Amino acid sequence: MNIYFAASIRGGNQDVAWYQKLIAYLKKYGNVLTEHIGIENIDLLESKTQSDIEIHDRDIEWLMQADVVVAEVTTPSLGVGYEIARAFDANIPIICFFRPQNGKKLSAMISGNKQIRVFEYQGLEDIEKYLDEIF
Ligand code: 6IA
Repeated sequence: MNIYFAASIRGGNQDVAWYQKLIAYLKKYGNVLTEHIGIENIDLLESKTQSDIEIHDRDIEWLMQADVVVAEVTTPSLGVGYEIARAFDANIPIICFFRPQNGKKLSAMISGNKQIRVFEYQGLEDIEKYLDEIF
């Protein structure tokens, strides 16, 4: 199973440690196409190695090969929202992980879409429990 993992980068990747935990556990269930999202300081690496056009085109190619999209949506990100919309249009199932904190609420365009499954988590135990249930 090909899993496309999506998470905020330029939107802010202060949650990279959570991305790493999600990716590590997802690998139990399939091939994570976008493991690099878990790289710390990816924002410093990017643009030095690839143009934005290369990043976009390669990511969309991978997205279209995915059997499922798993998105960490705690930090709002235009790129993640775009990927979710592209996956939705391509009928690829979408699972979102959101960590509620400081009264922050998830966009209604995600939480209000009945075809997107949203899981709220606070710790690694929640991630593992939900992924075991899903897969
Ligand atoms: O708007 P954002 O930057 O927050 O969008 C994040 C989303 O767009 C992620 O889910 C990624 O799939 C995608 N994305 C944005 N930038 C990159 C990127 N940069 N590499 C891969 N996917 C990206 C280059 C890093 C590389 C040189 C190590």
